[in-house]
Amino acid sequence: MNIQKQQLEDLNKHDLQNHKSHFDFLAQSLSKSGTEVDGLITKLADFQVAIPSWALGAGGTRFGRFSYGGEPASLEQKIEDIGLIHRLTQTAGAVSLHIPWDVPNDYNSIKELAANHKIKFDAVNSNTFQDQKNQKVSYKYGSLSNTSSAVREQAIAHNKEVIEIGDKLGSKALTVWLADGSSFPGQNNFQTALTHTQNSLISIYEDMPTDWKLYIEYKPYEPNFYSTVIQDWGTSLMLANGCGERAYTLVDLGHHLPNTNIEQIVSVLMLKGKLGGFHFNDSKYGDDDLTVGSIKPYALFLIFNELVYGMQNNPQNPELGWMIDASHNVKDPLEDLIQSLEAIQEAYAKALLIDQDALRSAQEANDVTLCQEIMQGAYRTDVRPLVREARLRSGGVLNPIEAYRKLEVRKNLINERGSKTVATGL
Ligand code: RM4
Ligand code: MN
Ligand code: MN
Repeated sequence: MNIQKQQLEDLNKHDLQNHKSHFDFLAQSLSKSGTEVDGLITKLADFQVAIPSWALGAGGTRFGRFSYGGEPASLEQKIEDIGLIHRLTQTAGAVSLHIPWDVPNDYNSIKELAANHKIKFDAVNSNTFQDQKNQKVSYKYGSLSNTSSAVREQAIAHNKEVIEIGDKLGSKALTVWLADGSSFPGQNNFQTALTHTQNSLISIYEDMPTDWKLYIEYKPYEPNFYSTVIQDWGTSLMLANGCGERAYTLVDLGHHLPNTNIEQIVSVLMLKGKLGGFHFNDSKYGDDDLTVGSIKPYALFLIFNELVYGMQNNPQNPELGWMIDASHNVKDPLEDLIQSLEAIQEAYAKALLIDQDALRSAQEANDVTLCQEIMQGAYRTDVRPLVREARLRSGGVLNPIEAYRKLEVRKNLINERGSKTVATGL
């Protein structure tokens, strides 16, 4: 489906006056209190988040999957879908490929297609949590940590192949998420499993081109339920340090036990220059992969406060690889992604409103009440006019969900692709 510039302009025309009056009012009051509004809007417009190639079809649970009409059946169609979201939001300018779910057939034409949609290739993800057809040995009892060297070597070779694929596309990072662990006490020797994992990661790291980064993702449980080899940020950081300078920890918001203080983890990692990748989603209980900001928007804001602080004060930390890692089985996947992007932009805008100098002085003076006032003053500001203005200035639409529906995107995709296509992914 192609969306013409004129269509977007017509959609915006309808809301423009209303938007302008909200925006002018907010911009004026923010300027009065010292916020540099144009600079803030440029930051919002520059913030781009990668969409994983597996999130464009309906997500499943272990109990079932209810597919959605018009799902993309090929990598080309997935990139077209990201192109549609990017056209409306101007915030989704990258794709993160999962291999082997989405191996390109023709590299040049995929690159050309992505460039036409202004989509870059972000981190590539390896998959050693599922067995693939014709695979020699099984990952049933782990991959990089497996007791068998044949399995470890196969998993290492897969990661190296993923690097090669990513290299051909212009990616600059590899994300490793391992399902390795144990489901029953005594099943694993913790020390052996960790040592194997470290050695396997070193072998992968050493194979990366010198301008690549390695992102090591942690997760406390699932699919294993007793132990996970890379269970937390400390283990990930230790492994990253064991690999070298260009290895980093990746924080996935859903990969924490309930009530973990994720903002503090973010802060410590950035201080150490070791936060590399970031996966957005939301959750109530575990790795629920729900729409960003749908359950705990205040926590997301607090996390963004630390990210903003780190981006401004920690030059030792690299630029982050941002990705949405969310997918579920009840909403239109594209509408869901648009909502996630909106929540990310809102939390970022609110964090940018925090008066850092005032907060620092209140902290120095141990004025706890004032600290809270500053934080919540920013959080309670309705920043949607700023987010809309950023989209407008970059050529997107004021109201992406409304536009998506008015343009009948899903209906068009079903007409083009049929209602029975199924996207690769979980
Ligand atoms: C994992 C992890 C990875 C994602 C897979 C599909 O829980 O979050 O990042 O690629 O799920
Ligand atoms: Mn993840
Ligand atoms: Mn996950």
